[in-house]
Amino acid sequence: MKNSYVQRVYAEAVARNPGESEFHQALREVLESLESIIEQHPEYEREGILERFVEPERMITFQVPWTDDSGKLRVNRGFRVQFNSAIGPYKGGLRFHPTVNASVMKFLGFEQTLKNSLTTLPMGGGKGGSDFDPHGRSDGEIKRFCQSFMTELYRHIGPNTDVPAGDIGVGAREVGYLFGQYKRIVGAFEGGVLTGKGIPYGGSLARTEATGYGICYYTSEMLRALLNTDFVGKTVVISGSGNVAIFAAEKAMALGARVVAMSDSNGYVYDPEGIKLDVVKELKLKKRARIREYAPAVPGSEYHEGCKGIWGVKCDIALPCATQNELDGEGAEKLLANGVKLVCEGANMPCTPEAVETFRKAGIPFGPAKAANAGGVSVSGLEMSQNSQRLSWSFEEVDARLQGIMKGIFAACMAAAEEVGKPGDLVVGANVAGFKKVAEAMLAQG
Ligand code: NDP
Ligand code: 2IT
Repeated sequence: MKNSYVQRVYAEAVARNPGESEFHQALREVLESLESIIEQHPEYEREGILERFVEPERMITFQVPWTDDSGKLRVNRGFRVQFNSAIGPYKGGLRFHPTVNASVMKFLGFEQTLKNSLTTLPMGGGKGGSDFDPHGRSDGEIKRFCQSFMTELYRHIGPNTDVPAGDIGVGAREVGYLFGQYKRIVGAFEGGVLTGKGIPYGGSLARTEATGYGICYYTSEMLRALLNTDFVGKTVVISGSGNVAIFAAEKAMALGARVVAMSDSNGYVYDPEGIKLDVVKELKLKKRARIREYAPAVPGSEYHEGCKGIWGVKCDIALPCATQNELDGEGAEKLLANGVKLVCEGANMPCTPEAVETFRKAGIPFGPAKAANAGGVSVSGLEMSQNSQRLSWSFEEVDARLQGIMKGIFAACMAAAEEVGKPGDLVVGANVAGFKKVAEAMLAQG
C-alpha cells in the first residue's frame, strides 16, 4: 500500500476491529486494488468515501434461544451486518456454522457490497448468520432454531430494506422455516423479504443452480479470453460438496469436463473415472451424509481423510467451493507442481493471500470470488424482480439472464483491470469495477 489515504483508512479499520483477521484480509486486498482510482478522485477523500465504505452501516447481534430434542434450552448468537445500502436494499445470505463470528460476518458483508454492485442489479451489501452448528441436528431442532432466529431478525429486514438468503448451512429447508416465521409475525405474505425460497411459494427457478452454474460461465469466459480454450476434456477438482460445489460440478460436466475430486469438512474423494454426481447429490443433499460414503458406493474411487489433500490431485482447473482460506500457499504450490492452468474461486475468499500471490507470480489466470460466484445473488435479484412482478420466469429464461450477467461481469472486470494498467488482473478488475458504482452512488447521496 503506497497511497497515504488508503494506508490511513486500512490502519484505522484494523485498529477499530481488533483481531478480526478475515475482515482485515478482505479489506487489505480490496484497498490495495483501489489505489490508482483513489488517486484519480480527490473528492473521495474529501467526502470520506473510503471511511464509510469500510464501516458497516449497521451491525446487529442478538441472542437465539432454542430447545433441543432432549428438552434442554440452548443459546446461540445471531448476526446481521447491514454493510452498505448505496445502490439498493441490503442483500446477502445467512450462514449457520460454528466458525461464524463478527470478523467472518464483516468480511462477507464487505465482499457482498462489491459483488452485488458487479451484478448490475440494485442490491446493497449485507450478511448474517449464527454460530449454530446444524450438523447432526434433527429437522425439529432446525425448525425451532430458524423460528427463534427470525423472531428477532424480522424487525430488521423487509423487501425494501434488507433481503437475506442462504449460505453455508442455510438452504431451501431453512429459508422455508425462516419465511414461515416471518409471515406469521408480520401477518402478510411479503415474498420479496427472502430469496432462495421454494418454487411453490415464490422462489425462482435456477436459483438453486445459479451460483455453481455462474462459476462455470465465468470460468468459460476466462478460458476463452485468457487461454483460448474451453472446458472440453479438462480435468477439474472442486472442493466442497454443498450447494455451490455440486452445481459447479454439474455445469462443468455438462460443458465437457471431467470432475475427479470433491470434498467436505472431513476429507475428499478421488474418482479417476469422473465423479458420479447422482451419488454425491443423494449423499449430501438428500441424506445429509458424509462424502466418505461415496467410496464404498463407487468402485474405483478413493476416500482420503483431511480436506486440504484435495489440492494434491492433478488437474487443469481448480474450483475451491467450500469455505474461506481453504486453499493456502502450500495447496497453491501443489496445484502448480501438477500443472494447473486456471483457478477460479467459488466459495467466498477460499484462497489465502499467499495462494493468490503464488498464482499471480506463476501467471495462472485467477478468478476472484466476488465476480465468479456472483451468479447466486444475481438470481436472487431476479427472484426479487419476479416477486415484485408477481410472475415467474421459466428456467431457460432465468438461466439465459444469468449467463448474460456473468459474461457482463467478466467483461467489466477485464475493462476495469485494463483501465488501471493491470490488464488481465481480475482481482483488481473486480474490485475497481465493483467499487466505482458504489462510490458514485455514495457521493451522489451525500
Ligand atoms: P453448503 O452449506 O451447501 O456447503 C458447504 C460445503 O463446504 C460443504 O461441503 C461443507 O462440508 C464444506 N465446508 C464448510 N465449512 C467448511 C470448513 N470450515 N472446512 C472445510 N469444508 C467446509 O454451502 P454453500 O455451497 O452454499 O457455500 C459454499 C461457499 O460458497 C461459501 O463460501 C459460501 O459463502 C459461498 N457462496 C454461496 C452462495 C450460495 O448461493 N449458496 C453464493 C455465493 C457464494 P460439510 O458438509 O462437512 O459441512
Ligand atoms: O455469498 C453470496 O453471494 C450468497 N450467499 C448469496 C446471497 C444471496 O442473497 O443470494
